[in-house]
Amino acid sequence: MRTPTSPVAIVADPLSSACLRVLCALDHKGVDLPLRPLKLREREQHGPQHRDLNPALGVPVLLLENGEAIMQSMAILEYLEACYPQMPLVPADPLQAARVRSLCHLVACDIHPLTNMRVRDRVATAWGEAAGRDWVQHWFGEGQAALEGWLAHWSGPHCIGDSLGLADFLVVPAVFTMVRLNCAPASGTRLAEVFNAGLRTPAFRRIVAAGGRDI
Ligand SMILES: N[C@@H](CCC(=O)N[C@@H](CS)C(=O)NCC(=O)O)C(=O)O
Repeated sequence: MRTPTSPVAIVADPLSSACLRVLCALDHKGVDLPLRPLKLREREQHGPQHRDLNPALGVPVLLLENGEAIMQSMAILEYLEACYPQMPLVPADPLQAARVRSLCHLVACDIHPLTNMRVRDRVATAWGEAAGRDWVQHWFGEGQAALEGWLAHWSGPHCIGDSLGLADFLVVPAVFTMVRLNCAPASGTRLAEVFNAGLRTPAFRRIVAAGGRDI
């Protein structure tokens, strides 16, 4: 297999859940990649420089040595796994790997797109602040029920078993956002267990530093 082109930096807002997926996975792997901060709340994703880099106007974006950029956190995570195989994120066993990826896609494809900042802002602008809050509460509630139902299949403390894996790098940042938006899962749930267990590992030190506390 060809040696992957080295990553040189990551463009990210360290408070965003899609960015935290990647930043925390890098910490887990012990990789210190320079961060190019982008402030979503200040709308820097709409600036001409970022528009040129990522016409989809999102973060994270991984910058490579050859000048190329990679968007989409799941693609970035897979690329990082190829570059830095230590502390693997996905188990070798195909069934375990499918379980891990199915949880990842539940967060990345089903929950996050409905609750992303641009969607929340659009609902609030078009139908009012109360509708915006209702929208977020509704879709986070649905997402929590789905996650809770699936997590019940596996014992903890992490998503699947007693070691961190790719699913935790999706689920823990998602719960951090839920907490920040006043939609925390109930304490005592598997979702709370996974979040609390994640916070006790060095991988999620950024979330603790940003105010993440046990549910
Ligand atoms: N599916 C993309 C989502 C990227 C994305 O939308 N990220 C959010 C931050 S969590 C963002 O940049 N939002 C900007 C906005 O909504 O305007 C990924 O996984 O990278």
